[in-house]
Amino acid sequence: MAIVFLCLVGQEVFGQIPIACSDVTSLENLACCPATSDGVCGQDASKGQCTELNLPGYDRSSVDARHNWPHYFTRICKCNGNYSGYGCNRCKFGHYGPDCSQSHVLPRRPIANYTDSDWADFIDTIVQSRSFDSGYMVVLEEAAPGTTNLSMTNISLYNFYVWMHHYAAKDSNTMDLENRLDYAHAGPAFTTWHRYFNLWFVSSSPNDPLFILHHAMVDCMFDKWLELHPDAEYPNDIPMTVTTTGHQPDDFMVPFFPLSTNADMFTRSSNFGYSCDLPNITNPQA
Ligand SMILES: [Cu+2]
Repeated sequence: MAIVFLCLVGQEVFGQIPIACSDVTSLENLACCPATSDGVCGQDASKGQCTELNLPGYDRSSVDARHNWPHYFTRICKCNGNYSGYGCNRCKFGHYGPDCSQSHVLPRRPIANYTDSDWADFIDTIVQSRSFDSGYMVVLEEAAPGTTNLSMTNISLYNFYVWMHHYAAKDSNTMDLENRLDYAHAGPAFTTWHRYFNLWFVSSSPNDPLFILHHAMVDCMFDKWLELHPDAEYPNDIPMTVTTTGHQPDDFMVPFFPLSTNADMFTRSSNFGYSCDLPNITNPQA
């Protein structure tokens, strides 16, 4: 396997692969089902099992590779109970403990209430994330699924998040209608995509608090909306002529791995282990 260590400034990236699934066998078999001391996908400890991926039924055979996310794998770990992660060796957001049975809800505080010490922690954590390893390899060339000699490089946590946002929102290389492809904005997935993005950023952090301030604020407004609309569900009747692919409820959000759908994220933040300390806002329509 050709592993190229490059500075990523100005370098186009075409995908991400967990380091645990970057070996020739995983790539050849299109399977990200890593083995731990608990067996493949933790199956010996009933944490999960390796399963065939179910992709949404509509046509995904466009020239833009993002339609086929995650294009490197057709078999992934399906986790049981509160287990999560690409190898089922982590807990779902908001859960912890040896069997992931415990849960917590941590407050996300407004930056206006930060002390000098909080600010110092925050800045220090952002700086550290520039050298903290993400645990993923990024792919530096376009390649067909099943290619085993991918050109890949390690990526820092900070660059990993910058890359994911760019990849989800960038224009297509083609000049047809799909040129307006945007998996993260310009549709209802704006809320759900950024929620998953924030959850990753916070949970990957060696310290607390770490989140991108602007996105965190938008996410808390989304959560307030969910509180005021307890019966709301992710819209399931959006014509494909109105928005682009990636915005349907069962679409996998690009380019996250482990996979998550928009509908998965359309629920109160307490289900993911945090709450938002926002001022009281009353529903103007109530
Ligand atoms: Cu964004």
